[in-house]
Amino acid sequence: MACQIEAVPPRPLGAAGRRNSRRHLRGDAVQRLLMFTALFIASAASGVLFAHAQPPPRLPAPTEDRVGYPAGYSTDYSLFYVFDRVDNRQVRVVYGNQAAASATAGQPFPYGSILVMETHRALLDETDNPVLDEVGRFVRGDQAGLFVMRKEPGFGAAYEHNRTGEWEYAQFALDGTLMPPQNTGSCAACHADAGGTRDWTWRTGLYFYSQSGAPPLAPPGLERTGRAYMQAYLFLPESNTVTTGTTVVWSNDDAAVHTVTAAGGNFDSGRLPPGSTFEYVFIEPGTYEYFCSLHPRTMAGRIVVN
Ligand code: HEC
Ligand SMILES: [Cu+2]
Repeated sequence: MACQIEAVPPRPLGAAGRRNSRRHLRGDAVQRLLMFTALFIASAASGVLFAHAQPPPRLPAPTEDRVGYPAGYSTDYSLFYVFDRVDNRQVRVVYGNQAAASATAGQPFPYGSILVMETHRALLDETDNPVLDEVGRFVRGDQAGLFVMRKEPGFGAAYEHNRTGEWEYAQFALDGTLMPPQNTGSCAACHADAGGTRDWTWRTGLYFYSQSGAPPLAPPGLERTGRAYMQAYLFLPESNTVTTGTTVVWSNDDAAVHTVTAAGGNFDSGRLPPGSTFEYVFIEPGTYEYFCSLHPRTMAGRIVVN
């Protein structure tokens, strides 16, 4: 099996066996990590850090919270979207205040916008799969967290190279206790990948285009075409059957970063931002299992080459 997978012959002239149209991203995770390490080493060398018992370096973040608890959000704000998240089996319920709800699709959010996200555990059945209601949606179990982002003039500078426009972030425990704002550097670092064209939000398009956040079904008829889509933490369709020499194309139609990684090790897209594609030409017959290295629990697929 492994031999078969490894024995992919070089491609004929002019056709790359592996083409990757991923765009360059500001604040790529690897780059951040490297920068981090460099900073760490630099400060260690300058004697700022001592030999041991030092906490790991933090991502740049505000030291004071300017977001605030969004009192009354569940009654006074508009419901933005409800997203059933298959990979970590959560229901994410997002609300927006009046300013946020007045935003126009494709335009940045106005100052004063506040977005609030509740994360709930999905109810699970005996086999550990999410229970579905009569319209196929996850059923909300206990609430786990409360995440808030707020946009005001001049906000966000403290996140430095991970700055996401003029948003600042806050996380609250269920009793309303504020988590240390110094820890919100990771919020900005991840939302930076969503990019400025969506004003550094991920799934607010569900609100602007009145779309459902239900787990999607595979578009029919793709199982033999060599096309696969990444949507809502799934590969759709999960299985494709193609003939030798087919170029299989995966498109990231999701609002999150994914990878297309062969279990056998012979292809790996690296981080694919939303809107990008990855292609691979299959020469040798066989069954090729692949997964997303970021969300392996639900993102796994298969290419059968005849
Ligand atoms: C690893 C990446 C990541 C990190 C870290 C992260 N988020 Fe998000 N956030 C997302 C994604 C992706 C969504 C869309 C829902 C989904 O797919 O789960 C989202 C959604 C949101 C939303 C709803 C608006 C939107 O963008 O669709 C808010 C508000 C939010 N996050 C706040 C926060 C806060 C506050 C923190 C830090 C405490 C944080 N996030 C950390 C990835 C991240
Ligand atoms: Cu993924």
